[in-house]
Amino acid sequence: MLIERADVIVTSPGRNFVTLKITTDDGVVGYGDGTLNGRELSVASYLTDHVVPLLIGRDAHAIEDTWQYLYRGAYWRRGPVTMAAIAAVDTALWDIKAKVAGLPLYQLLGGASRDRCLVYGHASGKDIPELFDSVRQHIEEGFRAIRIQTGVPGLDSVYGVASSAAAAIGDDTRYDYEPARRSALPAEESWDTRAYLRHVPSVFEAVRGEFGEDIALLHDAHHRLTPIQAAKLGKSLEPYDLFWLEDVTPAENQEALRWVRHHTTTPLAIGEVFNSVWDYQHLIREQLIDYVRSPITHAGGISSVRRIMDYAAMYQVKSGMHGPTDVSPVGLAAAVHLGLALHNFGIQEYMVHSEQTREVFGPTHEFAHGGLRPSEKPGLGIHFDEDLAAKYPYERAYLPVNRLQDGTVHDW
Ligand code: KDG
Ligand code: MG
Repeated sequence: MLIERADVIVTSPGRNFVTLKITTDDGVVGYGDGTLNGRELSVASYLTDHVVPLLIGRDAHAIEDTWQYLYRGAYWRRGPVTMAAIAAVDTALWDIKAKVAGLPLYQLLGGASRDRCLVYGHASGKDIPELFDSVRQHIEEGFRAIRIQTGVPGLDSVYGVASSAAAAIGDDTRYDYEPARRSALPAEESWDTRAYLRHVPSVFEAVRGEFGEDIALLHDAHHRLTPIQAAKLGKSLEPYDLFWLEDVTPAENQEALRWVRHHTTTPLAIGEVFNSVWDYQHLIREQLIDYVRSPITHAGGISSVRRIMDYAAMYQVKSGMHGPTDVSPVGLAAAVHLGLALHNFGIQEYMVHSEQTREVFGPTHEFAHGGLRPSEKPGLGIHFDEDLAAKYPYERAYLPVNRLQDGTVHDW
């Protein structure tokens, strides 16, 4: 079975997505997600200009060989653009293989290790009352694990807080935080680490006081702290029993996590910006983290994230794959199939895609009892509507830039 064609589809049903569609000579079609938020066209070009010509005529079943051919063959290894492009190819080929086998993809990855994948949703509010409304809404929808982000007194706009949460709650639709904005230039947010560190423990105290001990709570510090600040935050949150504290320090410096780890028992998650097993080399071997955040979409696909998770399994480190709305329904479907099969699955991030997005991608996985389960359809279970996708052309959008109050650019 040979690859006959490969098409790169950029569509923007509410936000931008890059999808690779691979078609075999006997007409089987597979989809892969290569969306890189705010830099989408670079992946589209990498695929169209450099990868698609290499795919034509290759054996569609030779997934591992194609992965190695694209990774080693490029010479220039790793990096988010390369690894998102390889992810799109790898995921589409797994979709094809499972469709040919007539099986849902998780069956080819070893079969189900559990009934469904526990997920966490995003609750946020500019203040405590707004946050409580958002948490309550998530609990009513069936979430059993919830990420908590709030505004910080004195700061105008802060990572993770849905700007229209109050309005959305009013009309019963949930609004998830969406950081990328369609505009000619990135929006700017402001930051003050001391104000943040003073405020966050009181937020978790309030949430535990209102909602009790049962619900799993998570928090994302979004790469903003120094090791010693991160250690302080972890320690101050220990009484509130977090499921995890995410991305406390900028991810490039693996050694920073040693400092944090030695000071706190709050579980740590990191890696949504990592794209290969090498980025985890010390973090996993030295057991400096508890959860791996890399999504299939940004880290070389199913084959490569499975490699990371097999390495992680030796050290009791679990998966916690990135799953905001900038991972398309194709990427989310891939995560749910792999998550169902992995023994060391931990949790899956789940920001619900907009109606428009779901109409274009036609995902078939189901949310119930606080978790996601893939459908029994062969492959990933995606019914992509190309005609509808064509009605939503790409629109330039950027992630925000962050500045300290004196104007210094800070990690966003
Ligand atoms: O595109 C960037 C977002 O996906 C990221 O900011 C979301 O940190 C994030 C998360 O944990 O979902
Ligand atoms: Mg994050």
